[in-house]
Amino acid sequence: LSFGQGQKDYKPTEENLDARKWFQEAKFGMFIHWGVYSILGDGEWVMNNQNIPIQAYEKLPTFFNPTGYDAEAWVKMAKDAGMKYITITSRHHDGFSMFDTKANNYDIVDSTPYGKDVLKQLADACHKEGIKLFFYYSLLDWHNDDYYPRGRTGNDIAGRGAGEWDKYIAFMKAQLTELLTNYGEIAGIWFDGHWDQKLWDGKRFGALQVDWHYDEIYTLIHELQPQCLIGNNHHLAPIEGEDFQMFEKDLPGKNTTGFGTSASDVGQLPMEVCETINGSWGFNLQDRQHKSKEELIHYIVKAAGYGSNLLLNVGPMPNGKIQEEHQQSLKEMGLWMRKNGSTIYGTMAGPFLPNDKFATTRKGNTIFLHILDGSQKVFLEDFGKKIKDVKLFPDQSKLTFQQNKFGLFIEVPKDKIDSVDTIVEITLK
Ligand code: H79
Repeated sequence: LSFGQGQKDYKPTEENLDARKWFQEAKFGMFIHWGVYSILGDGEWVMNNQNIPIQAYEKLPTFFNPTGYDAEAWVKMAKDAGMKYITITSRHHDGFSMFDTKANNYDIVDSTPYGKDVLKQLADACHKEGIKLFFYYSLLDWHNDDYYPRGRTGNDIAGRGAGEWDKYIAFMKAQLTELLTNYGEIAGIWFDGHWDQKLWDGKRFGALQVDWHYDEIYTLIHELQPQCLIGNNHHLAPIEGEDFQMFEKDLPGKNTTGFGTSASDVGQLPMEVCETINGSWGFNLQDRQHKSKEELIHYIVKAAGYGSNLLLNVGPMPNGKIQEEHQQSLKEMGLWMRKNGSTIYGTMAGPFLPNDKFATTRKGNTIFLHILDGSQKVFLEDFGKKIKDVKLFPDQSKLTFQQNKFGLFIEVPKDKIDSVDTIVEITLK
């Protein structure tokens, strides 16, 4: 018995390969965690963390009335930040669908006073504005009785009777069919929750306890929309049928969070790192861990230095607005990207892995050296290329450099140093 296998003999179509190329070059997207949990202002895991019984949590949708929601405004905010795509939670672990599903009544249209499909509005706005749309979809479901056997997280359903796993798989397929039929072109599906069904000894994950039927699910998605990119936050090397690899709160191959990925698990697919602006995915009233402009810029630069995208999260409030501080961060990112985006968009990983001093990106014969620690002097070990010239970006003033058999030595005048990121453009012969 081998659970967790992917789509057998998967061969991506031309459209899919084109979509991967687009994705690889896009570099910056907006993650949106929004659901009925946003009402409580305690993150998207509140049902689990506060051990709220299903029957009590079911009252939340009756309060959800985001009259301030303006999908166009969100899309414009993403665009102004320099983001090329949006990934939104269609259904998170709490099992509540933010779209008009017919698979049950636990959704935005059937169970809230708002009564309108928020994903449909977002899809229309994205298509109008030329922003690609991905749907986050939770594999685990704390609300559905057929999510049985239960995983390690969520609520006890004692007394509700055991459900049927096969029915749960059918439920997911029905929902994914809706998501890929009723919302126009969907750029990707972002799965999360795989790890809920793995054994855990307090330190390490063990064997998978259920069959997620990825073969059928991935095949279904690619049949409905061949270009649709599949990613799965399983913290493993990519499995067959997946089109990109994602990394949660860790740069590729890093494992600072305890559930990251080892370097050997980094595959060959386009990559994406997701991170929060503060410390929370879903709206959190108490979160004071707002990252600085410098931290956020360093994060996208380092991600690009790995060849990876950054999917930067906002957790909109229950009224449908994005909190002011996050809007401010998005504006700052936008200003920086407008000025320096050509050293990020469409680049590949540079010749050196990012570190705390610098990161490198590459486009054709040009290498962009991002100096992140305010240094005037940088030494790059020989990487087997002859250098034609070295200039400051964007002003194109010439910089002095020396190349010998050991490497390349660059010096930037003090008055040209930018404490956040000094960008040097290195042209190869
Ligand atoms: O949607 C966001 C989060 O809600 C979700 N993924 C992002 C994008 C997420 N939250 N936590 N995780 C993913 C990883 C889960 C780790 C845990 Fe555990 C599983 C916490 C408790 C069970 C592993 C086992 C770590 C501690 C025990």
